[in-house]
Amino acid sequence: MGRVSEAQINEAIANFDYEGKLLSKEPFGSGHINDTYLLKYEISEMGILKVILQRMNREIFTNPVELMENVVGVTTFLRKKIIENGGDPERETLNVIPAKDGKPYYVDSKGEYWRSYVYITDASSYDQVEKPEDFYESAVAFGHFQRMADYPAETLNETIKGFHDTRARFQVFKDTVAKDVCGRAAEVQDEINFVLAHEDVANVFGELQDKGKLPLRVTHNDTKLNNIMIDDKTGKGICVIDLDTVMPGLAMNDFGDSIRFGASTAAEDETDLSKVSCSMDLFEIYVKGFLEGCDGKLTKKEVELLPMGAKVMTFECGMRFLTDYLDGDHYFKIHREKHNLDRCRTQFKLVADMEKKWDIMQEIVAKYNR
Ligand code: ADP
Ligand code: GN1
Ligand code: MG
Repeated sequence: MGRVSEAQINEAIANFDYEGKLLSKEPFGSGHINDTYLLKYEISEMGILKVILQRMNREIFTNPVELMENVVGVTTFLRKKIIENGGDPERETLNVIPAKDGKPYYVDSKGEYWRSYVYITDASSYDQVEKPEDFYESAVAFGHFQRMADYPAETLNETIKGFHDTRARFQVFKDTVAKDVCGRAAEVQDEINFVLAHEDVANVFGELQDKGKLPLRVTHNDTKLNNIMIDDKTGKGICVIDLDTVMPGLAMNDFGDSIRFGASTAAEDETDLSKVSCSMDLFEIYVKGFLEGCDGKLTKKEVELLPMGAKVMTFECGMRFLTDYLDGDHYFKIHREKHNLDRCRTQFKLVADMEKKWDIMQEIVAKYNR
């Protein structure tokens, strides 16, 4: 795909029906997948209007048309519910701005796909927890995302096959180590051994699913803290964003991915591992908020497995970072050398820390599993 050129972004901008005079366009946010821009327009009486413009990652999302069908389907569904509940549909869900031809995306002359969203005003997304209350509110909102329970799951396209099939990802990892295309395996033997020693963690949910013990739900599948907008005034989790991976999945994984990112005491790419641990205070806050948001919709078994969700998602993510490092950094955007290796190390440090705190995590969840 290469970098976005000036000509390419200008072509995309020209093909959406924005009003007013373009004041600025700048790269925005810290997502690892898409190329996100914030555009500011001056509109005569109304002042400044902001919009989000994204070049979708077509190497990862190989069927952008189907992906946008999901996004339009989900956001239309949420919009209706928000209106029924007296909420603000401009701020509580993503809103797709169609291209000039009426499609929910624009295909540029290089064959790349662009989409645009209404900018969610007076709200912020965070890369780390600044206030525990924000984390609690994000938990309520991600839990509340279970209102998607009555979304017709059969209409959802699978945007990335086997996205959280940790068992399959373990096999991909082993193949990647065997190929070692960049000759990087020798220097990361400790990390490779860590993965190999955790095959049981890779298999646990797959095995339970084989036995029919876990319900498939409509889940978000990428519930990190920077995929939720927190209202600057009220501190509430106002809008769940990044809907690219909304697919049938496991509730424990939605819970777990939030823990791996938000309950960590350090950034995802912290290089000083002594700073990295899983905060039990933040873990408890999130358990409480998530279960409140889910409003009794999870089975006792699902709740019991929440700590496992945290461990599985953290392990899986670390394994994915390491796979990408070994493969030459094609998947996640990197901003420095060995960035994916640094990210992998924080995840494995977290897994090891969760193993130490396993009994505490179980006790916390048991307190709320009524
Ligand atoms: P990626 O898949 O690369 O993570 P996201 O869709 O999550 O892409 O967008 C990246 C970042 O851009 C988000 O973390 C958020 O900070 C910001 N963002 C995305 N959409 C909006 C929006 N509609 N309003 C405000 N900020 C947004
Ligand atoms: C990616 O798109 P973003 O940055 O919100 C990734 C997640 C990982 C996360 C790790 C589609 O999320 O699965 O957990 O990075 N998204 C995709 O930070 O692969
Ligand atoms: Mg994101």
